[in-house]
Amino acid sequence: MDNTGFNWKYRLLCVLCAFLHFHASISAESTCKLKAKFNLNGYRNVDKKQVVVGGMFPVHRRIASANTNSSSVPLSLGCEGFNFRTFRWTQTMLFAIDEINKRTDLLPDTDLGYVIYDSCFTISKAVEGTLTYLTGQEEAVPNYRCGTGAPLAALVGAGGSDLSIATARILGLYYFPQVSYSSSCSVLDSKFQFPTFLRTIPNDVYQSEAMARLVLHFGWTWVGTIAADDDYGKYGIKAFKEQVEEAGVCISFSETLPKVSSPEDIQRIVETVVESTAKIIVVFSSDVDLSPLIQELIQHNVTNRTWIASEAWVTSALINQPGVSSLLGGTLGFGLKRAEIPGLQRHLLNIDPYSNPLTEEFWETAFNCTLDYGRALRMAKTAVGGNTSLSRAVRGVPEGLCSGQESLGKLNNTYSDVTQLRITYSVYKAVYTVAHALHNMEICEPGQGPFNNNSCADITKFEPWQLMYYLKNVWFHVPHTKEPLFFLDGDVDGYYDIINWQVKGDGEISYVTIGRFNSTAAPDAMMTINNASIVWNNDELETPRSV
Ligand code: TCR
Repeated sequence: MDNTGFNWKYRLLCVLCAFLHFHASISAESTCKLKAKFNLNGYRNVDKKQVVVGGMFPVHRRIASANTNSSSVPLSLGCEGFNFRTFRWTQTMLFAIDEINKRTDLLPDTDLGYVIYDSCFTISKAVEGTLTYLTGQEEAVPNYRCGTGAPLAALVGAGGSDLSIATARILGLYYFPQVSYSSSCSVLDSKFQFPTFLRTIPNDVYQSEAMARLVLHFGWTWVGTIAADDDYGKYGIKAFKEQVEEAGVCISFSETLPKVSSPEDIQRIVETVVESTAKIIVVFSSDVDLSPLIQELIQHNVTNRTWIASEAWVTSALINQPGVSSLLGGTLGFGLKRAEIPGLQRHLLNIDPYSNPLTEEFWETAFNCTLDYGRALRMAKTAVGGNTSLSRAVRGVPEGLCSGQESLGKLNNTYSDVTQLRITYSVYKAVYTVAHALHNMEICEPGQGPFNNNSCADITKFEPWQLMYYLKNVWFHVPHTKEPLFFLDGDVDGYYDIINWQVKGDGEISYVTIGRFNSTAAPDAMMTINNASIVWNNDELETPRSV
C-alpha cells in the first residue's frame, strides 16, 4: 500500500473531524452514535475548559442480520430491538454530566461533554465504537487520533462483560481508562490483561459465593443450572458450581442459553427443566438472553420450581411480565445496591424526542407511532412563530402519528420507572468517578503533583495514563446517597440485597428485600437472611426441598 497516500487521506479526514468534533448538535448520519455535545441544552460554555467523556450502552438488543453477500462493499450493520431499560442508563449518564456541569465545587473550570455509542449487545459493535472513539473519526481507523479538540477522558461502559473484555483489550493498549457500570465478570479483575479497567459493579466472585451460600443455607443438595452463553454466564456459574460441589451439592443439569435465537435449543432446555427432579434452578444470565426461555416455560405451565436469579435479571421488567407469577413467584435473587437519585425522573420525563436519532427511535417505539407529523408541525411552528391554531393541531394528531408532545409520565414504561435504580445507580457512580478523577487533576498544585519531578497533568491535554493515576486513587462520597466510593485494584466491595419475588393479590410481583450479602463482613456474618419473610412459589411459606 502507498503509505504516504494513506496518511494524507486521513490527515484530510482529521481536519474534517476537528471541525465536527465540537459541533454541538447531533448529526443524523449515524443511528448508533451521539456526537460530542456540551451541556444538555446544546450550548458550549466558551470560558471553560472542555473534556469529552465516552459512554457505551447496549441500547439495542442485537444487530440486524448480517449481509453474507461478498460481492458488495461490507457496511457496518444496523441495530434492532430497542431496550428501554438500557436507554434509561444512557440518559442517566447525561443527567449526571449535567449535574456535574452545574456544580461549582466539582470541576469548576471544566465542562464535560460526551460521545455515546450503542454497543447493540454485540462485541463487534462495541469494538467498532471503541475504535471510532479513540480515533475521533467516523471510520474506525486504528492507531490514529485527531490531534485537536478536547481530550478524551475515559470510556464509561461497555455493557456486558464480553463486550468490556473486547473494548478493554483495545483501550489497554493505549493505557486508556475504562470505567464499567455493569461488567461484573471475574476475569476482568486481571490487571495483567486489563490494566486500565475499573468498575463500579462488584466482581461476580462475590455473587457466585453468595449464591452458593444461599443454596447451602437452605440445605438444598440437588440443583439445576442454566447459564448464558457469554463470559458472565459461564464464569459465574462455574464459580458457583465449584463452591457448591465442594460442599457436597449435586448438579442435576447444566444448560446453556443460546445467544442467537434458537427455538430448538430453548425447547430442549424446557424439556430438561420439566423432566428433572431438581426443584431449585440457578440462572446466571442477562434478561435479554433469558427472556425466550421464560416465555416458553410459561407456555408449558411449569410451576413448583424455585428460581435463583443472578443480578442481571432479578429486577428486570423484561422477565417480570404479566403471567409469570406461577412460574417465577418465590424467586430469590441478588440485586445491586439500590438508590434514589433526586431529579433523575424529571430528567427522564423531560426528554426532547428530537434531540438525536436515538431519542426519536425511543419516542416512536414507546408510543408506537412515527414522529413525521410532529416534525412537520415543529417546522411550521418555527416558520409562523408559535401560532395557536398549530397548538390545537397537536391535540388532533392522526392515528399512528405523534406530535412529540405525548406524555411519557402516563405511559408506565420501564424507561421512566425509578423504583429499582441499581445498574442505573452504578452508571451514575461511574460518571462521578470520572468527574472526581478529573477534578483532582484540575486542582493539582504545580510542583506538588504526582508525576515526574512533582509535576501535574494539564487538563486541556493530559495523557490517558495520567488520568488513570487519578482514577485508581479516587475517593469520594456519591451525591445523595453519601456512599463512599474507592477502588481496590479496580474493584469495589461486594454488596447485594437478597430479593424475593412475592405475588400480590392482583397477580403482580413485588420485590421484597429479605436479606443482604456483604463481602466486607466477617465470614459468618456476610449473609443475613430473614427466613420468615420469604414467600415461596405457589405462595408456600415452608422452604421447598431440592428434590
Ligand atoms: N453483569 C453482566 C451484564 C449485566 C446486565 C445487567 C445486562 C449485568 N447486569 C442488567 C442487562 C441488565 C451484570 C456481565 O456481562 O458482566
